[in-house]
Amino acid sequence: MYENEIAQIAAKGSNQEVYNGLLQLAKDAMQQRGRIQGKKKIYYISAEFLIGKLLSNNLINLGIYDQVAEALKSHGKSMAEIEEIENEPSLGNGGLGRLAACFLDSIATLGLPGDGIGLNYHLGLFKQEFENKLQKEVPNPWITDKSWLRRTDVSYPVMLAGKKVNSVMYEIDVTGYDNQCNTLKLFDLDTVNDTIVQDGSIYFDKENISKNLTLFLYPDDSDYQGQLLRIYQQYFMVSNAAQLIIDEACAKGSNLYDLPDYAVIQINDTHPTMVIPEMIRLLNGRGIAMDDAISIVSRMCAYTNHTILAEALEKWPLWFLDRVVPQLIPIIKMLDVKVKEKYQDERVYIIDQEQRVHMAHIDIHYGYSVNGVAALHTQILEDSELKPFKDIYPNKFNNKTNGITFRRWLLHCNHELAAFITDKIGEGYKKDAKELEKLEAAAGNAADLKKLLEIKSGKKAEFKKYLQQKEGVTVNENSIFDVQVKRLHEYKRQQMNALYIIYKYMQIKAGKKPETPITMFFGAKAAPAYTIAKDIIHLIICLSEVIKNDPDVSPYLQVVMLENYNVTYAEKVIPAADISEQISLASKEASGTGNMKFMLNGAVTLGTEDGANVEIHQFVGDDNIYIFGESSDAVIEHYAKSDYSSEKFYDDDEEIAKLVDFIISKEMFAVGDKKSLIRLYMELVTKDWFMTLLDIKDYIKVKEQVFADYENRGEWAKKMLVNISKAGFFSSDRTIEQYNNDIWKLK
Ligand code: 26Q
Repeated sequence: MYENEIAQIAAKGSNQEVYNGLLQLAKDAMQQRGRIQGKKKIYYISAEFLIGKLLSNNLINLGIYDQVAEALKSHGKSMAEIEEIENEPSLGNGGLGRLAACFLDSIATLGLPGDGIGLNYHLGLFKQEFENKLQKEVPNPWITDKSWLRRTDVSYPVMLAGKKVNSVMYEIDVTGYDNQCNTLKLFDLDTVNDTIVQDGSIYFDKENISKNLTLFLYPDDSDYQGQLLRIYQQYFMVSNAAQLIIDEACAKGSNLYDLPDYAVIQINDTHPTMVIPEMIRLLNGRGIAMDDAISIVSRMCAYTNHTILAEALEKWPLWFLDRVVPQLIPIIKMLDVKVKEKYQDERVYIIDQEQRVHMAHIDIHYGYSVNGVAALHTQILEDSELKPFKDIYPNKFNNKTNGITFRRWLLHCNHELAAFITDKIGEGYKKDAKELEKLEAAAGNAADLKKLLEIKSGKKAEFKKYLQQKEGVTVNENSIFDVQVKRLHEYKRQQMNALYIIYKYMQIKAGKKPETPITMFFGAKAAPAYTIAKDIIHLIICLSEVIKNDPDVSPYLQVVMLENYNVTYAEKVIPAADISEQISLASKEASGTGNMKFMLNGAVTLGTEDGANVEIHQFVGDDNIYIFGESSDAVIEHYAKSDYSSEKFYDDDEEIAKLVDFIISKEMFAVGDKKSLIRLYMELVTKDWFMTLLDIKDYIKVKEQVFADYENRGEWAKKMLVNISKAGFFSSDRTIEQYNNDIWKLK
């Protein structure tokens, strides 16, 4: 199909022209495929959709990628250089946003009618630049004249602080793999003014809502300041969503009382929670009695929790909401009264004594399903964080372990590995990921294992080249690639990895050289107001510099902090990784999804028993993963008893003290900012809320074992193979099938 069109496009002069041609071709092809139909539809409402670049993925799902790549090749061009033209829409912070994007791919691939609903942020998550070894945030516009966005004439009135605005709906087609299309619907305002962002600064007048409502995406910030605009965004998103859902259901014949037969809403964390009171308000406005409206909405809404960090659970002061959405206040108060009439336990109230609205509590009382995102996470929700709710609603709780789309995270980012797998077990795994299990038996001989190692070496060489072009950094492609890429947060413990680097540096200085050189890669953005996270970035860049400047050490150890880590970067670095660092403090990482991407690409996990690592461990077995650190039970107990003291670890253990002290050594002061390094040092010694020093020694010990085991390449290749073979469970197709069977019940 499309032979002539593709040939014509490939023959065009500039890369930009080729890109434009392919963009249009893919858009037309998706239109021709038609929409997935059905009476009942899943609306996945999310403040974030971290979709990444779309060209290659859409071509893969349309089944014309190879054809296009061939045609380009015959004109001396490559897909890689055409991909460079496309801006990455960074409409998400990290895991939660990327999960939403993987889910849209799987929903369409399974042929389920389902749309995403979100916001058309004009600026994605800030672009990260390093200046003086510090993170600088730069505005990150992504919308260009020609793009995947399609403006529609769908528009809704929304009342914000008593003033009416009219929305505009944009659409991006989502094509399933070898299937028809759904859409991602992104709401916006015509009045939003990009020029408010001046001189590269992202600070602007937060008061002028109509000019800046959808201007930017809020960083996943542990310090919520100036967040009134965030509430405006949330309400704007859900009011549009509610109006659209009602319209679509009515067009299909709903009388509103039967709305749950037409629509199910998945609430992606608490960010879209206001859809519940808003939907109730709208139904009530259409003449449905309040109790009926509540019952209808409660049978439509399901909530996913993505965090157990108490500070990240949204609680908005009532007066905040009253300023932004006065029309919802009577509804929220009524919902709270009903709870208080029924239950005496203050922990389940919606409005607490301090007049704060607990968003998750609205979801749990007035939705019919509550799910965590990995087995351990759901267990912790049920046993501790949400226990009072589990006691009231034992049947609402369920687990849906996260997954990733294999189209992007294998077929697209690792053609070589995908070709190897296809050669061994056929094409079946592309639609049924569980078939990957066949690989273990089919590819266990020495020649196959050698081939697997060669594929990895190839991806490392490719990444080396990319880095050289992009950042001017040269790495040793024959070194071990040890990779930690994810948002910067203390609980994810990049600082512990940094302490290991200090350990290794000292070892090498003392003459103990590693058999194979090691390259440690980090990629991470820190929320702009998260000081300690920025200090950790500074620490890593300083270590990189100290090591680079030390000829005793630099041949054996290199540290690279990737600038502006995003989806595009992930697609390059993950296939090149030997070791996947998943070292969060047990109980704190809800699931993680990077861990799954690494596994699928043949990297071996070094991690704690946290999030989905627990399930990865169960699948691959003790011999094919490296686990260390205190258990989640032990950690939870430390918090309950408040008996962890980092100071004690520091005082009692000279080896630990030596590592931590290096942060404020003269070597570090020579290259870094004294204030930042001292602040981080003090934090670690006197506070260390996420217990780095508790696990550091076990981490070092197990990491040394990983490097020792790497020396036996044959055995290592077997570990790689087992990881790939067992990755099938972590396909988002499986996750979505479970959502559909247990919660949505579409077909
Ligand atoms: C909230 C209020 C105001 C401003 C920002 C926010 C905000 C934004 C984003 C709060 C949280 C987030 C993102 C959370 C997130 O990405 N969580 C991750 O979700 C993944 C998918 O389930 C899990 O795999 C990760 O473990 C979890 O950390």
